[in-house]
Amino acid sequence: MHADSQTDLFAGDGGVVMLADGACVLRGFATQASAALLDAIDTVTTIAPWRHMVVPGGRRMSVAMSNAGALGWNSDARGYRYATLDPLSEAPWPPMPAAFTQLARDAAARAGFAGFEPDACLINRYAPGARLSLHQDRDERDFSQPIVSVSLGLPAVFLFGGPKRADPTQAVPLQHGDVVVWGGPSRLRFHGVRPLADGEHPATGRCRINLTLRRAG
Ligand code: MD3
Ligand code: FE
Repeated sequence: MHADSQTDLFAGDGGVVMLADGACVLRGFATQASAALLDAIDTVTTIAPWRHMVVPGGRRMSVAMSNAGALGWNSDARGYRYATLDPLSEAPWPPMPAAFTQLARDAAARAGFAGFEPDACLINRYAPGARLSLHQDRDERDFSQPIVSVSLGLPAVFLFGGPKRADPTQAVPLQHGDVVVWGGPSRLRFHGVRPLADGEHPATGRCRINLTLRRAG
């Protein structure tokens, strides 16, 4: 193990890196499952297609999104909320794929959150240049439940901030197969994703896909 944590984050040797109290990177934890996860993402997005949601200020997000599970996250001009129906089809969101649930349980348990049972998965797709500005995830009911995030495809730089928007951010490189578990005191920290650098990944082509598995209801 190298002393330098940035080096460790790039190494991809399957280790665990603590980012902060309650937040840890499980490097390569989803590598074995990645083909099954990508197959399931294709199934979900055939039913609930990728879309660019609008934020309350009126701007269209650069990240394309879909959802699986009993609840799906949606943003429109009126605000953000979880709902049981996809507003595009007015049908329930596609069921949570078993591969998502299993990976989320295993990763959460490994990070010390035994008994995590996600009921929502937001699926984010980043094309080159797409970004996510600093925000908190606070639309869920119970902040004692962690969020499990899975990175697939092109690498990205994740920005991990503090409890206030103006707090300094730490840049965390995330690669295909990395899983991050965010819980405890880290659960409400500001975070974002830098604009995606162009590239080509054998598993996804010219994009990055991120799953965030949540207990929303
Ligand atoms: C830190 N997604 O969907 S996942 C999001 O890569 C979101 O697509 C990013 O932020 C992405 O809301 C980052 C990592 C993540 C998710 C939830 C967090 C980091 C978090 C909650 C608290 C602190
Ligand atoms: Fe977030």
